[in-house]
Amino acid sequence: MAFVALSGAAAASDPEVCVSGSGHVCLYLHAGNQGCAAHYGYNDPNYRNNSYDFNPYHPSWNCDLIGLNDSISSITNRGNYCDTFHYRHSGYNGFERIVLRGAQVSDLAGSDHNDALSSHRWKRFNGYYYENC
Ligand SMILES: [Ca+2]
Ligand SMILES: [Ca+2]
Repeated sequence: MAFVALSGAAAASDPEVCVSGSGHVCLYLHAGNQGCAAHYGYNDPNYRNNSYDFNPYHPSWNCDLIGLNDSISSITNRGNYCDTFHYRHSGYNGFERIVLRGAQVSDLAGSDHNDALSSHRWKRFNGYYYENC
């Protein structure tokens, strides 16, 4: 999407983490990959003490002040090998939402997951069942 326009930007943050091949999952405060973004190459069992990292469109904004828990409204999986499982509760509990590798959910509104996610982990389907990555 609009990330293309940011190539080469000398921002303090790093929009490149959310492009294809980054190996990260990107979580956004608003629908359509808008607002502050957080990115992960690893699991996180509890968002409660975590914040967003940056706003790709407004690099000077201080997203560190915005809590990640119960606020995510869109997701892009830029993983290279695995899918991501997103959960309503911490500890990988509660109703889950799977975002396949390379896929995105541009708007969680209307689902039980909008402004509700509290943890995520990477998993891979081995042909029989999902295993942790
Ligand atoms: Ca939101
Ligand atoms: Ca929650």
